[in-house]
Amino acid sequence: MSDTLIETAINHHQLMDTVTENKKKTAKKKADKPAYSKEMYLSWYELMLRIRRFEERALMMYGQQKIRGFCHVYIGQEAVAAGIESAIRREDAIVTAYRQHGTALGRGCSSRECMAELFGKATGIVKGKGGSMHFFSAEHRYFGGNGIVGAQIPIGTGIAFAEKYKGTDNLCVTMFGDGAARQGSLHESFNMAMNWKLPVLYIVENNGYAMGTSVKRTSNVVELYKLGASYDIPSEAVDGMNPEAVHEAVSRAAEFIRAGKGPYFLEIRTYRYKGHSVSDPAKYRTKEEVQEYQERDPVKMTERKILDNNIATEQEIRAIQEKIKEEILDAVNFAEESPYPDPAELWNDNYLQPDYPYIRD
Ligand SMILES: Cc1ncc(C[n+]2csc(CCOP(=O)(O)OP(=O)(O)O)c2C)c(N)n1
Ligand SMILES: [Mg+2]
Repeated sequence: MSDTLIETAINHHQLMDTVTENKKKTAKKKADKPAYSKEMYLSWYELMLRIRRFEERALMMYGQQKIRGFCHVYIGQEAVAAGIESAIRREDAIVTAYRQHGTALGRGCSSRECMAELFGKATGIVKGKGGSMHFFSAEHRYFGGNGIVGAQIPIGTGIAFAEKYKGTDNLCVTMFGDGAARQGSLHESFNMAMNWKLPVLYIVENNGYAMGTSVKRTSNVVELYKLGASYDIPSEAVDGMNPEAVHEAVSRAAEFIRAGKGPYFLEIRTYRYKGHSVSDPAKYRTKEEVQEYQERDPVKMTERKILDNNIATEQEIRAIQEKIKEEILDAVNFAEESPYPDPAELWNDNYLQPDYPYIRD
């Protein structure tokens, strides 16, 4: 690694630490005492473990060439999905980028239909036609799954506009990466959303890197929450390794948005343990940096918190682990045994209208 890369990696790392530093006193107090119910801690733990095991197994299946094409895993970032889901309602919408298995599982999409999608099978969540980057389920109010960096920012803004137009009190969580935060679409969306007071919660998952490029190398503004200030959007930085911190911030933001005050912006600082995608050995960062985040691993930390505070017993934790293990094995079997889509399916579901007028023969 070149000196510049090492330097930027370290700087990013220091920056991530400032969130915990800034909130040291309250965070420390809260870290010791459980502030939520047993059900809440167990549901965070269960969802994060489901995402972790799902993706570990998906990587194994990729190695066996059962899964092909693009595949970006969320391992390390699970607390973000968990903290968002517990703080919003099922009727709220979510749209995100291609690193999206965890978000879809958080929405309640089943391990079976998600795994089958990775296998490209007809029983997949979009009938095996989308793959890893393009899960979608209107039923779960999950609007994808987008491969174009930053494209989902205006899409989420549009969904929020539709909710306001229809007079619901739903909001749209619009998630994107630190790389996408550099796109022009962010600025246009922020401006319009604030001007029209749209019910949209923008969340940048700052995992420090856009492919191999650290945040610091793409702009002078490395504390991404500050981008909201140009538009008067209330903005905060959040510790993304802890589902409690994410839950608290998203709850606060959701309350503000539902009161009709317009958008809110959270920079959730997190980390991906694996490379950008399956084909990235991630040589642009140090082992020490990865290790330090793994020491704050959201799954392990939540398990420790539950046990240290006698929120649940070891047997209860083990029962969740067993349940998830079986669920993921069942999902793989289901995917294996499912058929591939009929080739004729290629022409279906491309457009909403069956007689879409712009198709040429
Ligand atoms: C418009 C566009 N430009 C470039 C790419 C290639 N590309 C794919 S992912 C990526 C990095 C995005 O990083 P970030 O937004 O931080 O998301 P993360 O992968 O960290 O979750 C790039 C440049 C693309 N897909 N779309
Ligand atoms: Mg990133």
